[in-house]
Amino acid sequence: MPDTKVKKSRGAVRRSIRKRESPSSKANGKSALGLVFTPKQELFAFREMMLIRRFEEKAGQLYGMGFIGGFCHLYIGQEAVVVGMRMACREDDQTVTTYRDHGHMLACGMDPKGVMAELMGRKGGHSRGKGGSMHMFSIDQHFYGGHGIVGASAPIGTGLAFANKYRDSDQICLTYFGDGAANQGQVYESFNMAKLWNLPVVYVIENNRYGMGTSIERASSTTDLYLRGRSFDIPGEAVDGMDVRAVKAAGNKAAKWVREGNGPYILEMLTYRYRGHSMSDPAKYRSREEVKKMRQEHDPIEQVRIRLIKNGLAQEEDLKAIDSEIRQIVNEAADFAQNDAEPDASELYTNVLVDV
Ligand SMILES: Cc1ncc(C[n+]2csc(CCOP(=O)(O)OP(=O)(O)O)c2C)c(N)n1
Ligand SMILES: [Mg+2]
Repeated sequence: MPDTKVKKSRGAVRRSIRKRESPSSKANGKSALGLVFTPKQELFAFREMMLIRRFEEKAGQLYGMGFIGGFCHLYIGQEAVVVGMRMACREDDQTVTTYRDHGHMLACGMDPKGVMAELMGRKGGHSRGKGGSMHMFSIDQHFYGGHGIVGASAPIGTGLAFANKYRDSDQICLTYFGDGAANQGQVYESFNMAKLWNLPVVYVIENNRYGMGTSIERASSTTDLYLRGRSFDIPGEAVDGMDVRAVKAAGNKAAKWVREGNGPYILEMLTYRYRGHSMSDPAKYRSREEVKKMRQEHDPIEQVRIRLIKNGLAQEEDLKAIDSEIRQIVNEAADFAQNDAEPDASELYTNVLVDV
């Protein structure tokens, strides 16, 4: 009768997922309670999230117009995760992530012009036009990619954390990956080493409910990803990843734990991507209503906008002025990229390791 057992447990998982429609319900509603941002923090979060949103919208447009080739994975809907984590950490802490990386680069302070130029394969791009959307780096901004291999950020981030400990630095490494990646073997090898040596790494699992066209309940035997470190003795918690205040609060706690030498920490960010997996995804695996509901009830930017207005911290006009300023930054980045030259043919021979 093993079959029946499997069916039973899958049914139970599906039921529990259905109950957890909203990100905050899995995070036990802890997120909004007692978490207050100062006016400065609210405005900062609004601005940073808007920059990512407008940048991604523009990237989507330019992709549609044929200016961006190859893959392009947009981060729209997930902005609160990276912005809240950056607010919780120090500027010199490292970040490493997946191919859905434009938001992480902007949050790390990388120049939007360089990011957009790289998307278009131009020489002013952060990888001189040779890396594209998924492969950008900035040592100055402590950003270590941008990786197209699912799960690859986990061992790389663990290695960066190892280097921090070896060099006696007190930097920590924020290592992002998705719910789909969380089922990969290399993630658990990394967890083991990170705990064995108590490395300064925060694993941020961006659970946006889908890995390409497969929902988490179809792909994962257990769906509480914050518990995945249990057998390695790594603590974890689920966080409402649509609420930037909840992300920052959880990030502060995790960063403190990790920086004080207690070893790794897992944060499962319950989030949602509004767009398809990549620009070529018709998204037939989910309903329009599901997306609409998340946008209307949980949008990370709208939550901040409403609080700013309701608490008298800003007027509609002030927020519109911020939006226009950001649109201008993004338009300038797009103009720069469109007018920038493609890399010279001689670049084919640089930054390549040839073993002869
Ligand atoms: C090792 C490997 N296997 C498969 C793929 C193809 N692939 C690209 S993205 C993806 C889904 C990953 O989903 P998730 O980790 O949830 O991240 P998300 O795209 O939702 O941000 C897959 C299977 C890949 N790039 N690398
Ligand atoms: Mg996912």
